[in-house]
Amino acid sequence: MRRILVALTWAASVATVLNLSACGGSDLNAPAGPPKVIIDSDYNTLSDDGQLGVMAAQLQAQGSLKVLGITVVSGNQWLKQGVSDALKSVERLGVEKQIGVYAGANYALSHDFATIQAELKEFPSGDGYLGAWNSPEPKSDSDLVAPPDGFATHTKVQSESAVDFIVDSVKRYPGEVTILAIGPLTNIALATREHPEIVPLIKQIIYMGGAIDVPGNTTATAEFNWWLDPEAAKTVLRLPIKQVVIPLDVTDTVQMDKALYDRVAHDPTKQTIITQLFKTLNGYGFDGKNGFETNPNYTTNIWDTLTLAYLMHPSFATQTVEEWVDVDTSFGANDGKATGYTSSPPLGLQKMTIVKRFDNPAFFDFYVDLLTRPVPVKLLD
Ligand SMILES: [Ca+2]
Repeated sequence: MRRILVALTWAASVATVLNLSACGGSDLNAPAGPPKVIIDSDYNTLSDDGQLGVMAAQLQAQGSLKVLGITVVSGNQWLKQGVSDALKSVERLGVEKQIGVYAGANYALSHDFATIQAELKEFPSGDGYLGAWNSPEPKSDSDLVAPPDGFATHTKVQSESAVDFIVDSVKRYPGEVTILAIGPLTNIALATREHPEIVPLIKQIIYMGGAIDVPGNTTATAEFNWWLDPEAAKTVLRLPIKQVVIPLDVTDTVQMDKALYDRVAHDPTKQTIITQLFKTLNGYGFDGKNGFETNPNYTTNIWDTLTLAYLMHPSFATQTVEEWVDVDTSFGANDGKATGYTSSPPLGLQKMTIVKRFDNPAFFDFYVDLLTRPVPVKLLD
């Protein structure tokens, strides 16, 4: 009996090898298991960052993704509020023991509020979205705003800093860690400046950031994430790492309309705390009035979740270009502006993949599916 089992096991191994060869998967030294990611984010409850957190947790539950942790940075919100929302997010999803939340940088490397006030006064343009800089910095827990379903009750921020966590994770899994960079790049800039030895060990960075050949959003020329900390963006973009950019060029073409919104918010067979929060937080617009629930013609772009979609399904990118990318850090109308060079790049720039168009129908199916799965997520491990 034992001999038969051994023979069967051996046959299965041979079949696996043959199968891999047949699929073109000859890299038998490839790391086992699903892709490992760090979500570096200016987190929020259920705008695009929070949505990505939900989708990533569901992918992890089905064994398709390993989320090493969420590292938070000031951006859409101040760090303290982002951490609070992230803690509740993982607790709400039931993954608080699997996905830690790490607090990162509270302030941009060199950009400050006085500078941007002076700039915007001199060069008024864009939609003027300032994220955290639109509101006072919370100084204590009493200044924090609870999500509609309340603060986390038992989940605490990790004692390790976001920067140390990034460094340690990359060293622990050399060549395996993808960073989904969906906020300002302060944490990643600090980690790679303080520990340049991790640079060749990072598998890739996939950004939502920049406006390459289209107007900016915060200003006429600059996209919010890279505008908030242009020095950090300039630093990280120059690192010799495989980099993929999801800029406004593509997110401008991936819009949620009422029909797509309804697939998440109003499917009667798939109501969860996530779909309810999706309605509460995305159904009424920034002003509380002009949103999907009140205006059937309302639309909004979809941003950060495209990074996760690209990681899982690179074929969703239907048009890409390879360019060298830089960010302007000088005071003035072009502060934070991204530039793509098709040839003859200035010294020090890196060539990277810029996504220009997405397979929107395929992405929308991916998006709706993951946002409407049961919560708490069903864990496999
Ligand atoms: Ca973000």
